[in-house]
Amino acid sequence: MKKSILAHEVLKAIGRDVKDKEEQRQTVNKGGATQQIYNLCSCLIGEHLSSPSEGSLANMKDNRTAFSVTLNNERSLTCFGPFSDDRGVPFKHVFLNLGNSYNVQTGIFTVPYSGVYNLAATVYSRSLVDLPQATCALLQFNGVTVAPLIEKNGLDSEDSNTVVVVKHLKAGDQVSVNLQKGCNICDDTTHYNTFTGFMLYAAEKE
Ligand SMILES: [Ca+2]
Repeated sequence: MKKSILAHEVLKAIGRDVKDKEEQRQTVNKGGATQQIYNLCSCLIGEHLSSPSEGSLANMKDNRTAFSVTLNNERSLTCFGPFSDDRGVPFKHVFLNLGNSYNVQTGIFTVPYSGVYNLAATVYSRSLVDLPQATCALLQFNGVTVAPLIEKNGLDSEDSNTVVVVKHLKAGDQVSVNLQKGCNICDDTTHYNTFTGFMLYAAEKE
């Protein structure tokens, strides 16, 4: 009887041991499977983060272009114009000229990379004793007017106008604001007159 009980206990112990070994084996397999999945994910993530994305990020940094300028930064209100002919407006005070594609001497933004661009301009003038109040300028692409900036009704002491344009431009295109003859715009440290542009995304022009 005692031998029978002993044999029974031994068999139970062996059974527990076999069960433990099986659980260990399953755990190892699960771990192995987890490791394989981890390796696969790492590989996929690595592939995703390497060449294409890193290259795109590098391209974005290389191609970034944005400018934002104002007419001047004078303490007292200082006007540009009026003139007897049309003149390109040289916005002299630079907030930002990322990529140096805006020429502060000429006031012309030369598109560095083909793409879709956002361009905006605001002009302003105030009636002064020795100047006629007439705010009229033109936002131009390659010398062709795409939007007028005009307010000269003379009903109050200030004139202002704003245009915002999104356009597909190609490398080398030129964007400018041209003051029309007989008109003037005025500015000081308030920065009433602004000219701003930035690339939304690079794209070859069709
Ligand atoms: Ca007005």
